[in-house]
Parts: sequence; structure tokens; C-alpha cells
Amino acid sequence: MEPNGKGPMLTRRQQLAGIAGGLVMGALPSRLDAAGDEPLKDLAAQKGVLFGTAISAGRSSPMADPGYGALVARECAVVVPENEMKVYVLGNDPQALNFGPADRIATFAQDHRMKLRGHTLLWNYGKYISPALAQMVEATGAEKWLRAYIAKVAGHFGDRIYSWDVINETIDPKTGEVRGTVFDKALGFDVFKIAYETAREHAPHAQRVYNDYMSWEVGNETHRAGVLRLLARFRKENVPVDALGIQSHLGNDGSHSRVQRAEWKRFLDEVVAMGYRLLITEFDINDREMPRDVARRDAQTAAVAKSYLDQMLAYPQLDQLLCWGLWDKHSWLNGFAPRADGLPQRPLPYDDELKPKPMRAAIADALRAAPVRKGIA
Ligand code: 9MR
Repeated sequence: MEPNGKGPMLTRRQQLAGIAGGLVMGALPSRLDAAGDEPLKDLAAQKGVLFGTAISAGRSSPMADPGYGALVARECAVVVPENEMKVYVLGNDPQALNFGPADRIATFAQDHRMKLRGHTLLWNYGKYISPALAQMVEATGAEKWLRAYIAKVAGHFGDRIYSWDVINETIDPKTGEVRGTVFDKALGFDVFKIAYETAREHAPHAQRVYNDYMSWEVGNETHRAGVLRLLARFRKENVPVDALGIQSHLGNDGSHSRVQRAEWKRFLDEVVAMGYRLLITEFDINDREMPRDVARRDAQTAAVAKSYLDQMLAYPQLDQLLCWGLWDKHSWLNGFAPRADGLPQRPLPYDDELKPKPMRAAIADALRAAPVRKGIA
């Protein structure tokens, strides 16, 4: 129930959207009421910001869990597939791609009148390029393969996608240089021209983003410098890139110190001075270094979230905020960075029972405090 005891705060349209999406209405009340607040998408929209989340098409999908589905529909104006548009799901052969899982997400978005982001046309990171893909790229020729693949994928979704992570994580954080994959070894800097120009040709209405995980944390200096050099070169060589996607997988290393914040500001200032827009694409908070006690842990997570979002939302160029999942239950962090004490991570705004956590309140507060901007919405 709502704190005021009045029951679910669903508008008629939200109820209809739930029914249209095949949701079981009986499952909604306690879960939705728990938010007890204006939907994050509405708070965001009042400031010209699109709020959303990554979702998957698998066992943790909002299509498989009606409660989660209702929550995503209530809170979000945009969704992005966590993995379903990656080459390892779509497949290596541009002439025979498997769009099934991504299409299910696109349909969910459409049924709930949410926008759809695309992630990602080229994850230029050797770890995510399988030997079979590398072989096919070499056999076909890197340029030919890349043009064909991006044409097919961008063309398939067309104007259903308003914003694409065209290239993801091409800078090596240790060296600040382009990583050295089967693509850039063959094509050099042309890999960027080819990818962004082909995306423009086949999805002309979509925003084109460069997405990476450089962050405000100590140890990210080389990564940030490398990304700045790449963005400068995009401008110099007229590569059609509109925005920097800042993934924002944060932790709790004290980086919200004054010095660190000032360095982060310098980075963001340089990015926007080059004319890029900004977006937060994969927000979550790794609580590995935080206390075992849930209340203390959640309070720390919320404090990091508020401090970070306040700084980010101060930029009128930032017009999208996407979390990497809305609830803790299936967060990638439990596999990637498990806690030493074996307790599950709590990196997202809702817990495993779909109850809002202090992080959800922190996001709402940051949105309420943010200045109005003319957003992409
Ligand atoms: O959350 C994603 C996880 O389920 C996948 O196993 C993994 C590899 O595909 O990718 C994760 O998402 C990553 C995103 O695509 C790019 N930025 C970092 C994210 C977390 O690793």
C-alpha cells in the first residue's frame, strides 16, 4: 500500500499498458505501491531527461516476470537490451542474424510506449570478439564485414532506435590507446569512420554515441585521457559522433572527494567543449567494499548515487539516465565482482522483492534538484 493507505497509484493509461503487455494485474499492487513516489520517468521528463534501464530477454526479463515488467513500465521511458543486440547473440554472419531476443525487447518497448536504445554495433574489445568472429572478419575483410553487419543491424531496427552505442569500449584503460583488435589492426582509425558513417547511413535519425567506462574513480586517469584524445580526433576527422555515453559503473573508493570531483569536472568540461552531448548509459554501484549491514550499505550506495548524479545532472548536455537493471536480483555484478562475505550485491534502485531502496530515493532527489534542460526526448 501507499504510505497514505490509498492503494495503487496507477493511472488508467498505466493500467491499460499493463494489460496490453500481458501483465497480470493481480500481481501489481503491493509491488508498485512500494515506490510511493512519482515515477522516475516523470521526474526526469520534467527536467528534459529520459530515464530508463537495461533489460534482458532471458529468465530475468520484464516479459517473464510480470511484477518486474510493471515496474519497468511504470518507472522507465526507455529501455536498452543488456546483451541481445551484441554480436555474440545476433551472430557472426551478417546475412543470417538472429534478431529474435532483441525483437522481443523491441516489442515490449513498443507495447509500453517506451523508447529503445541500441547497444552496441561494435564492441571493439578483443575479450568480446570470439575466435570464430575474428576468423570470419579476416576471411571477409574487416571493412566489408563491418559495413555489412552494421547495415543489417541498424537497418533491421531502423527508426525504432533513437540512440545507438555505435562503438563500445575501444580504449584500453591501461595505455589510453585503441585496444588493437582484428578490426583496428586491419583498418586503423578508419574503423571509426566506417562504423559511424555506416550507422548514419542506415539509421539516419538515431543519435550516435561513443560508450565507455572511464569514470571519476582514482586509477582512471589514463583511460580518461585516452577517451579525450579519441573524441578530439573524431572531431578533427569529421567522424559523425554526437555524444559520449558514460557507463557509470561506480564503486565506493572515495572518488567523490573534492579533488576527484574537480578532475571529473575537467574531463566533462572538455567533452562538452568539443560539442558532445552526454548520457549515463549503465548506472549501478558496486558495493563490494561496503559494509555487510544492509541498512548501512544501502545508505552508502544512496550517498554515492546522489553525489554523482548531482554533478552529472548539472550539465545541461546530459539528457539520458539509464540504470544497468532496475532491481538487484539479476545484476551482472554478482558474477563479475562477488562480495567477499558471499552476500549478494545491492547495486540498483530496487531490491529482490521489488521494494524501492534508498538509491531509488537518491535518484529521485537528484532529478528533483536538477536544472531543466532541452533534452533529446
Ligand atoms: O551486463 C552484461 C552481462 O550480462 C554480460 O555477460 C557482459 C558480457 O556481454 O556484458 C555486461 O554488460 C556490459 C556492457 O555491455 C558494456 N559495459 C560493461 C557492462 C558490464 O560488464
